Amino acid sequence: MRASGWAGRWAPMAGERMAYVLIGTEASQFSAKARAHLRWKGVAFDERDATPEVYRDIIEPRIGYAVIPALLTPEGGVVQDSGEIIDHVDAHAPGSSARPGTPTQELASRLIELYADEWLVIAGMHYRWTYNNEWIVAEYGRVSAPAATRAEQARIGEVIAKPVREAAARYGVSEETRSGIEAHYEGFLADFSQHLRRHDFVLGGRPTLGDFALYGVLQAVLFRDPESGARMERLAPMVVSWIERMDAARAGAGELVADDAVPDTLLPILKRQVAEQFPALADSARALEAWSVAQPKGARVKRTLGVHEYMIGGRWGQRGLFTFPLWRLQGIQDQYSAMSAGDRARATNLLEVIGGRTLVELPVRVRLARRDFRLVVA
Ligand SMILES: N[C@@H](CCC(=O)N[C@@H](CS)C(=O)NCC(=O)O)C(=O)O
Repeated sequence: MRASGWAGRWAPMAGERMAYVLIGTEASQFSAKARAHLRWKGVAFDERDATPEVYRDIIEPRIGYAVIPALLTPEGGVVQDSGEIIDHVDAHAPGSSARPGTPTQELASRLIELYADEWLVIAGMHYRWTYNNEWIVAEYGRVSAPAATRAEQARIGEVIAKPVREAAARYGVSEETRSGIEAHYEGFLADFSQHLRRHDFVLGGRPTLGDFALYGVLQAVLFRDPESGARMERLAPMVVSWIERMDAARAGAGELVADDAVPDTLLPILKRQVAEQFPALADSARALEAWSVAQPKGARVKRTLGVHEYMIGGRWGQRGLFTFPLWRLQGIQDQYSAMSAGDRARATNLLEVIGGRTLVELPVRVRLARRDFRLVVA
């Protein structure tokens, strides 16, 4: 998929039709999420590594800040945010969608996305920076400066790694939380393995949004990084097999569980999510409400609004009050409140079982929108 001869241009010449281009890296969680979906859809795409030059020439001018993945479209547009990339590709390419298409499964799929993207990311950060530091520094250097010597790559890799390593603390990785993060993650691996004994994917016989999001953190970070990868092979070979199934899966094959049902084996995963991630979301929602009082419509929402005490795997520590997860939560709340009464009764039943009804039923008082690739007060 990787094409050569990238000149930093992105605009089709008159009459020229270009393929999609995914800008990302192999080690990036959200790039892997988008890549897995493009591959599953069978859409033609090229891929470009996000080198410093690509950030400078493509990402920063078009998006306004350094973030991946970005999808350059055949029409010359750009889409950022892995979720929006998936929806864009689903809307513009024929065939099956990542969305399950029925209300309760849609809700479950969105919850798993919220969990993988915004909570398992803590485990990804911890294992990467605690156990795979040297490896990832070398990898950053290799991607950023493929022609440089090993020593030079290590130097460049460290320049890139430093701010990301420091960001791990904002995500809640610390001495205090380390054993809790591992307990949480290993609990998830055990539950997901149980699930995979009965089902090929999250909701049955084909991947949906939740699978793509899980693939992002599990494949690109926790499996691919060597130390955590060896751990996954040892603790959860079923999850490794699922990664391989995700690599091979193509749209058009496989049926979801019938009657909009959510498999029972998913419930322990959703319960752990609600028990640990939902209190953190509620704290972020309160912080957003307090902050927004003095803000006009259209005000840019900061990525974090201070810090709070949070719990993971039974351990307490400090973490940033992230706002982006509230954007995903708003999408879940909107989907839930738009359901017909009958559909909502079934979805409510699921939320009751996992303990998540209050947060989903009580919308955050501030509405968010996304403008110019950033969150704003709607
Ligand atoms: N919600 C975004 C998150 C993207 C994201 O956090 N990407 C990481 C790499 S995997 C990044 O570029 N981080 C840079 C930063 O956060 O400043 C998405 O799903 O695309």
